[in-house]
Amino acid sequence: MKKRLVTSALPYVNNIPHLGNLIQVLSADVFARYCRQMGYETLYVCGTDEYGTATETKAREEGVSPRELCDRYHTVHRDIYSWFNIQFDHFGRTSTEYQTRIVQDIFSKVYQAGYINQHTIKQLYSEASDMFLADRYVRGTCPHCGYQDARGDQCEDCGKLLDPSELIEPKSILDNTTPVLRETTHLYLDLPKVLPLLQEWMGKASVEGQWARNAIQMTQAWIRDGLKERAITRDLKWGIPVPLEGFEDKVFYVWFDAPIGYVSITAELTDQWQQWWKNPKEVELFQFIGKDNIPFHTVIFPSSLLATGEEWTMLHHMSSSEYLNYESGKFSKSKGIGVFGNDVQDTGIPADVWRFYIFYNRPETSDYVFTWKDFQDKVNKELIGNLANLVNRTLSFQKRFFGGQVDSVDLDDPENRKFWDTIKSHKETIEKHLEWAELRDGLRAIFDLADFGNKVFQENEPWKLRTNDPDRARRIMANLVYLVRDLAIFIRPYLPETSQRISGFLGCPTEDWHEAGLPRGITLLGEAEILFKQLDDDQISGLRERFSGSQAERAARDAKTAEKSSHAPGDAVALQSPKNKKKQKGKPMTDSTDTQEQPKKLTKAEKIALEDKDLTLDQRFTKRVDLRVAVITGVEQHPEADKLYIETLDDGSGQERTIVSGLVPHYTVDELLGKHIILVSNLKAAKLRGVKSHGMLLAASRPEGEGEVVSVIEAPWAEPGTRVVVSTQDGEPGDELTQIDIDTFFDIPLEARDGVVTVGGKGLAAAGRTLASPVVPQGRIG
Ligand code: B3M
Ligand code: ZN
Repeated sequence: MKKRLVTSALPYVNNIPHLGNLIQVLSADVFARYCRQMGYETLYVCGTDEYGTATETKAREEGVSPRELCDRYHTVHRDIYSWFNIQFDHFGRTSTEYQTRIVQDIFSKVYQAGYINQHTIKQLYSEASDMFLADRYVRGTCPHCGYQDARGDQCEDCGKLLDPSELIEPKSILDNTTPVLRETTHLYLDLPKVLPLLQEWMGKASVEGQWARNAIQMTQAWIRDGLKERAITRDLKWGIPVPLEGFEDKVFYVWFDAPIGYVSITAELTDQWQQWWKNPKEVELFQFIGKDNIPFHTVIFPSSLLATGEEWTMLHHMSSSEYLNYESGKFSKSKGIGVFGNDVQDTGIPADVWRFYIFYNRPETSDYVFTWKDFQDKVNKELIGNLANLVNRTLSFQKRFFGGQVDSVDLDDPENRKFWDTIKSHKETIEKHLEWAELRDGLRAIFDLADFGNKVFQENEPWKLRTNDPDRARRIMANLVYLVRDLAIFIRPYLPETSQRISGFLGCPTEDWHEAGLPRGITLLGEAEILFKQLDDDQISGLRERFSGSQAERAARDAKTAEKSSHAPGDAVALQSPKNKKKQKGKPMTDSTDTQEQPKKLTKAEKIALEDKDLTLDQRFTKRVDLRVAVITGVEQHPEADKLYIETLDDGSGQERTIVSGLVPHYTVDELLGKHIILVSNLKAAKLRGVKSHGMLLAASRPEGEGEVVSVIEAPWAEPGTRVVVSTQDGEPGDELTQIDIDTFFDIPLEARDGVVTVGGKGLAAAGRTLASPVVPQGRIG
């Protein structure tokens, strides 16, 4: 049995983590707890990632030294994780002597082995402040869109990545002077030279460690796109000094030193650290990271280790979770959107309830949206309605009618055996998931087992059996009591406090994983209490309100960013465009009975147009078109079409809806997720490259000739299901509109005029606010 070394990505120190950031730290905790319960010798280390430009900038903003800033935030992080009951073996930090020593040592070995090169480059330098400027310290006019206050690394207006030397009239934000280009020499890790070693290692490790699909794909993409040498030094002060002549004024780049933090944090804990980190034969390394950090853990860090020529414990299994988004958008540290670690403590909702929700929905293979409604539903239905319900009904029944005395279970009895076979097969499933850190599936399997227990209780009606067949009642109840104990063992990695409380109710320990499946060890029950309080509507709407940073404020902010951002021109609009339109029109006509001799039948769209010919466009819109606000909850690339996404929507109906749209050239998955879009909800379903699209979303587009731009219409302030209406129209439109085909829809043209979404010259609105089209103020909407 190999030892298990567990790490979670070292969180940047300079911010307060939000629920989305907590996932990795929590995931590694659940996994490490499971390993300990299984009997693996386990070590879980994490800590704050403290060096680099971001810390220097933030310290400068707050007028404190980087050290002071790190001290303060390190404590904030530590306290939040401790509130969540995360059981680190050590929660350290990267700004320690250990880190300096080990980073410099690794560097020297890599250097001596010939994997480090020097290159002289030109970089912006502030003469007034006497320093090279990190990209984000420079602002100027964007060469692409003319935005006057673009940041040196990326224009916040058009989103293009920049090199600070491209900016027109660059200014140093430190002193507002014009920087000059100066030469500076940096050290580079020669990744192309490490590549053969890396590929050999990765080929094996990714198979043995069953890397997630996203990890393998992203890493291969990096390698395929050509590995370049990467600068590992920076002209900064807050970092680890470079132990090489001529580099006294430089420090290591934070991404070079951060992963080595895992090692140095271990070294701070124990002088036996090499037993963990230089012991690949006896140790398996499990790393928990967010998907944006994959290449650093599969390419950069392993390359640094391989290039030393020493034997390191290298990544075995990587669990790279997707994003957790928040209500209508992304969690954002910088914008303060979402639920933050310190907020969570003020909700009065216990850590285990949060832990439950996070793992029940852990974004394992696709992103997940946190909504308060969903939180309330899952907690009330599953955590309370299923698990807590079984615990309470079983233990209180046993206590009340059998005085808390639990019979031993005779496994030769066929009915008992069947019951325990079910438990054993669930146990195997749960273990299979947990061994590979499939934490959501593991938890779901545990809840399936609780559900099985509830069914047994329900079907056997012990409240009747108690008088009709008391022996059988005692037997069934004993099985259920032991099932409760096993559930407490299984949930212990996820919900440690709850497991401990159940252990108290049962008067029996719940630590040893191997005891599960063996009905023994309980004789007399202690007192059981209610495990969790239901989350009621008032409480939830109160929380939603409280953490919305005022919903209105956020909506205004969203609208503003939408106004400012335009999107990179792509090729063609593949929303349901005239091309698709033709295809659909063709379909009914292929009916073989439709011969030329018969008088030409009108198409449905033509009939409708005829029927409505006396109405104005806005009246036709109201009569025919049902537009609803919907939230994008999932986005996938269409497997058969480069330009198409398949989106999952919450349209307020309670049922998921799938649509297909041609937004790949215009939006990334992350940009779309969580958007409140406008859905043509009564559009007939149509197949787009084999995938059924149930409606379409509205986007404004500027014609190709003018540099094509496509921009999705949004209503971030409105709940899913909200009807879009003509803003001047009196009265509500009819509720049940019949389905229309794409031709009817296009016969009632929607247009962006002066930045407003209009039909027949009249503005459209949702929940009392006009729909805007800020990016494409004049154009077609479809
Ligand atoms: N600090 C990024 C992050 O907090 C970075 C991870 C380092 S892992 C060695 O997401
Ligand atoms: Zn720009």
